[in-house]
Amino acid sequence: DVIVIATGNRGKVAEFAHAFGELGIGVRSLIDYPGLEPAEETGDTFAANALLKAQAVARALGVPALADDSGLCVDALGGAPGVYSARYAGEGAGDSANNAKLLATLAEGTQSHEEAAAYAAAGGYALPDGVRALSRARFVCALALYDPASGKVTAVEGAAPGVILDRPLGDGGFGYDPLFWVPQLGCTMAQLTKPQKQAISHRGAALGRLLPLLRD
Ligand code: ITT
Repeated sequence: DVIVIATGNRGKVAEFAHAFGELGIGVRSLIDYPGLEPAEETGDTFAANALLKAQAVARALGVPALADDSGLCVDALGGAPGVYSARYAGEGAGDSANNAKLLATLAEGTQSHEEAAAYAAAGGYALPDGVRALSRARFVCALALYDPASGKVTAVEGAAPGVILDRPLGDGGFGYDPLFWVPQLGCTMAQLTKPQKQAISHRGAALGRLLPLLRD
């Protein structure tokens, strides 16, 4: 069995390959279909963009496709970058430019860091020496599966709460993971293995809701 995932993001592909691999299902992504144009993400919610991406690829290939629209919502920034997470520092700027922009933007802010520090410590783990918590935040992941034969949409969402640190820690994962402290584990998302991240992440939570719906 193979599932088509309407993403060109290698970090997401690796996580889906791990999750579906456990079920004996292979994944194909836009990386395997270089001729396919990714859909324009014109929606203003994660769910709307996930559906746009799933429909575009499912219609082009004539098979069901699963899409993931996800991002980081930072409390001190009123929920930004949100649906703009991938292009926060500009179209095609990349993960390290996005992370640098997030740190620069939070450093300019006047928000209290105390609530973030308290939340960071709530799991009982101290932050590493000299590292500061800048804001509470959450990762959100919307998944949409579209079947072009029936027009059926299956949509779910998952979220993971955490804290943005003032410097990156760890080199696993992708995107904003090195800046995202997970209080209940006492490390950043980038310091987790794939199974550990899947167990607590927004994507893992969304997948946990999607899979039972697919068995029907
Ligand atoms: P596709 O649309 O092709 O799937 P994309 O990278 O453009 O790839 P999104 O529009 O959903 O995907 O943007 C998601 C961004 O949010 C992503 O580029 C990361 O910067 C961030 N993000 C999402 N999930 C993340 C995770 O698990 N860890 C770290 N950052 C994440």
